[in-house]
Amino acid sequence: MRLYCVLLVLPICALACLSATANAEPGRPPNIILFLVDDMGWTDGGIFGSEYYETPNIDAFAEQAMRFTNAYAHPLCSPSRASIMTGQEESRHGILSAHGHQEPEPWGPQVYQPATPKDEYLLTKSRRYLDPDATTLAEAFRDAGYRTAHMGKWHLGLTQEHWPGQHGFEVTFHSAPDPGPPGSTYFSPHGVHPDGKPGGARRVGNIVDGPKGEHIDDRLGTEAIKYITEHQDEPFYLNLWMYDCHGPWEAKLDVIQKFAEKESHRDGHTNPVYGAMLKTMDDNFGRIMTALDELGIADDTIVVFFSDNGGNTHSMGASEQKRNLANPKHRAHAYTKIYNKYAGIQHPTRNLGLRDGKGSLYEGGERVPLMVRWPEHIPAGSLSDAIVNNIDLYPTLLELAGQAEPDNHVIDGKSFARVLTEGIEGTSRTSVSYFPYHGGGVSVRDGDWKLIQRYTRKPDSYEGLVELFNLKDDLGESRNLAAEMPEKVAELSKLIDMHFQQTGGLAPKPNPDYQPGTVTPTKSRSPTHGLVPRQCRIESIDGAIRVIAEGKNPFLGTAQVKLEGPITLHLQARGVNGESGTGRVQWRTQGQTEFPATGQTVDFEVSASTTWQDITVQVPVEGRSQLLRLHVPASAGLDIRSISWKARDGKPVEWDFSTDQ
Ligand SMILES: [Ca+2]
Repeated sequence: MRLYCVLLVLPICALACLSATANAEPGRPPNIILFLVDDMGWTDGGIFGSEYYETPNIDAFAEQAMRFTNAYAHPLCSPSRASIMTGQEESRHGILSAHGHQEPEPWGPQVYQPATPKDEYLLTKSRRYLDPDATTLAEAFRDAGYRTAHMGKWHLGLTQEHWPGQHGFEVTFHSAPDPGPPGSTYFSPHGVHPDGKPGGARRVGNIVDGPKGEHIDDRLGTEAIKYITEHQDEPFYLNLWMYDCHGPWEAKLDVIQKFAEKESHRDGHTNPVYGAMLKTMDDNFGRIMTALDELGIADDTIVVFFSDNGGNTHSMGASEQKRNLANPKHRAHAYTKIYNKYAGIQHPTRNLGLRDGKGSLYEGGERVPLMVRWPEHIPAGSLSDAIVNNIDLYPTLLELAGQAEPDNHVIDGKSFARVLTEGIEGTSRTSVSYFPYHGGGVSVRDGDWKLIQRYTRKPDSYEGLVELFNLKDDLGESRNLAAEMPEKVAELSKLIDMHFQQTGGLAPKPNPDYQPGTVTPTKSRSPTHGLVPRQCRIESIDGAIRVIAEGKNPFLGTAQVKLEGPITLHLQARGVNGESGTGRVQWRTQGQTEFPATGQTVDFEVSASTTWQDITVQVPVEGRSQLLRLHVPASAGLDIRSISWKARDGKPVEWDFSTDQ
């Protein structure tokens, strides 16, 4: 396996001054603050590359910390949080989806969830709460003599016996159910009741209302500062797990208005509501850092800044907003009105350079910001491209703090303490995410390579069941190399098999009752580079592909063209045997869950001729394209030499078959 070097901003000689071992001051182990942001994407912040969002406190922190560019989390909240708390892979702890707010089910061996004959594979059922017998990171620190506290979102169990107080946290400030902020609003009153019925209409927990309109993350900041001040003389472990930037999509109005006046960077971030959400989170991060400075304990405190999954690139699309706005009684009506006024129809954020976001096994769903600060121990302002995973925090923090790993608790993570303190090499770990539902599967990152193994076919979203990407050349995961590199696929597939063996996880398996239905399997060896033929088949001819109709409505679908409209299509094509015909382009934009019954199509003509024709089609896409269909004449079929989709700015997305053999 390949070793990753740590790129240091500091000269190497400066490292000699840094302590390589933990616990530099005898008798005073370092405090730990694990500051976890909800749903913060890879480029959501100034230091992470945004020209629109404002995160001055996070940016300043980066100058004092080591920042990681290859840090991974699970694509969803509960699995990611369980992995952080246990140091275990999802396939071991068994929480595979965001189920931490659902009614608990009895604990037992992992099982498959019910399937129908339409399901090609049997999928592992997700657990709904943290293993009661697991030794959490908080328990490990508590047993080592630390004071422990959890504040904010938990999402690892609905009922009281699964709350953080039962998992090693002496002080807690949280509520349930908790996929989002208490009472589904960021602003007080939250209406949380200490003795409510979990799963009932009311929220339960120990978050109390503040003054009307108080923002919950401001309150978390205040509670955390109070806790830190009270415990400044003893080592403490604090989970400060913010509610931003998860839905509901509401934020302080004056901050939204300030962002609305800003110039948006074209092709970059443009959402004033999301900008305001990030800003409030950043403000409170800054308050905590200031408190550490004022108390004089910043040097004795390891601060981890992390996100639980990638940025949300799917919520608040046109249909969701329409639904929320149509009914004034809808709980999302008020904030959607503000969202629509200031942000229009757009998704919360964009993970620039990465494909997709939260909930997806593409990089946008699982590659996240991570920084770690410990003055005098971790080189300030340093950058590492080591591959690290959320399960690594558990052994890393224990090692940094000079604490032993607990007995009778299996840890899958690998400590990257030496990456932090010695800076001489990265880890060569293989990073795996397991999320089998909704067209997910298993992703494995190894060196420059990434394999995604799916268990459900979704031809409009991805090609086949196996995708292979070289992230060094193709960070945006646009070119599936699986058909071209079967040996590499086999090599990485073996790592997936090993992963399930080592973790004892229940791997998906073929469904014996599966009856192949209407979904056409992608011909993986066809030279289409991700074009998905429906009601047609593709053959290779000399310097082109031939699309032969097999139904009334033949088309090539693609999810690879994600461009801001309007889009221009350039097609070099001719009718099969020189016949004329009418083709059509149809599109779906981000936020649309299906192709509209009417509209969003534009026709083009293919003349009667055996020579190649250059056809240009103006495609008036409003917003950002998500899925495109290139319908070919049903009677004649179409020979295609090249296809090029181009937005007003930027590089076109192209297929050139003239060079294929
Ligand atoms: Ca999350």
